[in-house]
Order: sequence, then C-alpha cells, then structure tokens
Amino acid sequence: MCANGACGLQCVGGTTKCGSSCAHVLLDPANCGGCGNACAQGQVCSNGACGLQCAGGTIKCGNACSNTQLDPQNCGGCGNACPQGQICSNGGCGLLCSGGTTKCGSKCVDVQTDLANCGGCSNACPQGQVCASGICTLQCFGGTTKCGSKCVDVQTDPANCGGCGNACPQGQVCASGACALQCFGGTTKCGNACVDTKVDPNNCGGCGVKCTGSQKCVDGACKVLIYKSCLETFQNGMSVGDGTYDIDPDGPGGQPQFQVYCDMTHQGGGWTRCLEFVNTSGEDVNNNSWFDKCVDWTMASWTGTDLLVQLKDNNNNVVYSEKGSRAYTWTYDQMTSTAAANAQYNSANHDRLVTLSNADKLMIAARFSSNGGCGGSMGNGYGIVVYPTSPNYYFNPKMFVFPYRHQVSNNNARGFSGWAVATEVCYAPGSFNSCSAVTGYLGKFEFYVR
Ligand SMILES: [Ca+2]
Ligand SMILES: [Ca+2]
Repeated sequence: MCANGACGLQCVGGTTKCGSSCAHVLLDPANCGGCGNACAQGQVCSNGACGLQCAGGTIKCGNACSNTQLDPQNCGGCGNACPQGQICSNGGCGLLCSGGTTKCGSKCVDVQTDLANCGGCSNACPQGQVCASGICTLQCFGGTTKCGSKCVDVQTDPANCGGCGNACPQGQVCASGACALQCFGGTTKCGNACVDTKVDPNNCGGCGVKCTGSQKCVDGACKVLIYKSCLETFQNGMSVGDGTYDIDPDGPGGQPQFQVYCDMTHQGGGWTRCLEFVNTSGEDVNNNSWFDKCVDWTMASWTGTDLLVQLKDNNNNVVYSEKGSRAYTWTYDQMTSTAAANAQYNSANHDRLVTLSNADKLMIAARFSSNGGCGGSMGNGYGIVVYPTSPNYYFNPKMFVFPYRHQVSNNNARGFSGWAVATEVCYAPGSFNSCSAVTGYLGKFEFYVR
C-alpha cells in the first residue's frame, strides 16, 4: 500500500507484518503469537502458542500443525499429499469440494469464515478484521466471540471453550462452554467435538458419515439439494466454482428444474447467466428474441435487481466484468429508455442508464426500437451498448452487442462504418466512433442476473 508517500507491505488474510514479510502468527513456529517469537526445537505453534501438541482440531505433522481435513499436503493424515490438480476435502483427495466448502485455487475453504477468501475466493480481509458470515468485519456476530483473528462459538469450540484460549484437554469436548467428557443438548460426541448429526455434513446421521460433492446434510441424511437460483446455491455454500448447475426457480413441483451456467467467482458470485452471445467471423444472430430471456429473468420473482456484463476471449479469460443494479421495472419495450421506438437509438434519450461498478454506463435499446442509418442503427431491435462515464451517442461507445442485421424496420446490414458479420460484438477499452470505424471483438459476451 501507499502510506505517507512510501510504498509498503499490507498483510491480509489473517497474516501479520513481521519485518518485510507477512506471517501467520497462529501457526508460524518462527513468529508464534507475535513477530520474532520463535518456538523451541521440537515445539509447534498452535493457536499462537508454542507447545508440544496441536490444538483446535489440528494434528502435528512434522513441526507444523495441520488441518488434515483440508490440507492438500497432509490430506486425511500426515504426509498424504494429494495428486496435482486435486484438492483435500473432508480428509479425502478429489476434484470437488464437499461439506459446504468452496474450491479456491487448490484448496477447499469455508468462505463464511476464511480470512483469505471471505465471501468468495481471493477476498482477503484487511489486518485486524475477521471473516464472519462471509463478510469482513471488525466484530463477530451471531453469538460468536472474536478469538484472535477468528469468530468462534465458545459454547462448542474445544480450542476456545468458555473463552478465548481455553483449550479442552485431549479426549474432552466443549459442551455449553465447559470442557466435559460427554455431550448434551441433543448433540453427539464425534472425536473431540459435540456435533448435531442432523445437519453436520462431516457427521451426517452418525460420526464420520461425510456428505460428498453437492450433497448437504438434511435431517441426518446426505441429500442433493436444488436451489432456485445461482445466488441461492452460492449462499447455501454449494458452489463448486463457475459452471453449470441445476436450478428450480419455483421450488419442488410446478415447473421442472433446469440447467444454467452460474458465475460464482466474479463480482461477488451467485450470478445466473441469461445470455451468451458468441461472436464468430460468421453471422451469429438472426432473430430478435435473443435478449428476451434476460428481460424475463430480470423481472422474475427469483431474481433481484443486480446485473452483470461480462466479456470473455476465446480462451474463456475474462476481459471485462462489471456489475450494476437497475432502478426500474423492465419490459421488452422499455429498459434503459422510456422514449418512443424511433428515438431509442440515442443515448441522450435513455433516462434510465445503469451505472456499472467502474462508472461505465449500460444502455439497452428495446425490442421495438426502429431507427436506421449510421447512429440510428443503435436502435433497431434489441441492442446493448456500454459507454464510458459520459455517454455521447455514436461518438464514444466502449462496447457494442448487435446482431449484424436490423431486426425491426428492414433486414439490411446496420449502417455503422466498417460493419461486418465479424463485428457483432465490438470492444475498445477506451472508446470508438461507430460512424468512423467499429472495433470488432471475436469472443463471448455474457449477461447475468442476480
Ligand atoms: Ca419446480
Ligand atoms: Ca459474428
């Protein structure tokens, strides 16, 4: 970061600045509990204290404490390294994360509590903050207590039983904030933890019964649950990254479930894709219903007002990804403009432009828009335009998504200069003048709702 005119190091994800590097003072035997506190030979650093034993559900592997449920170097036991490309989830190597965890890089993490991936992969919390319910915050909530950089339930956490740092002796559990040999309150003793086998995905129906893949523990049985949207899937911890998921917007019964593509990693995750417009060197769209689904889904009861505009290259690398929120009800004929059909070609006639997260403006010409000519071609059937902060008609669009031909007044090619079947998607990180020359982009334009 820049502080007082000098560049410096900012440590995130629960680490602390020690000299010129970031150390994990809860685990690092060279900086245990604080910078420079080195543990004696043979000792480990566990929960920020040097000792001979590991606490908090971790076990000693070499001179470090490892969570063998998640550690790909010690998966299920010390020294069991997972093959390349696989992750460690619930103590087993595999390609998918289970038990409500999310795959972030090569690790399965709980985005509800993980300081380095809070609420989503790579969202690291600033120093001094905790990750509570997927949000970086200075305080814990939901009845939990801040112990170091974690929010814990001191009623049940054997490493912080009744208060921070009160670790229960080996073989004991933490029940109602006191170390004990037995569990109560309807919980079951599994190892050194009291768990609710009705809902615990690692002990579902009994100790050690693990739910896998997209299963969840419901009433003591592992079940595959289908949610109403990508967002609900994400919020229930069932994301395994970007990809196809089954959703059922109206719940059990009624309409059957169907498959959608969900973006779970950009702009907060939980996005349901309603449009994939792939621009090739041929003519790719020759109808005027190509944006219907986005209007339908935007206004559906199972989505909110969030929108995501995304552009990817042909290798699926994200080139542009910005979100916004609509403030108005959309129809096929009125989205970002309430102007008449022959006037929706001009950004000056769009009174409801959506401001995106980088301050760009999103304009969408309606299904019935009916102009022609050069600038007029920006309003003939559905058309999507992204402008920089200050839209200026055809002079400075930044991104274009238009079928090659007019869709309403005639079926001729649009009147932009240099317009071709390869320019149905255009993009210039600055902007371009569509009556001088368009900037074609071969790749994938995507529109998402949430
Ligand atoms: Ca249904
Ligand atoms: Ca094309």
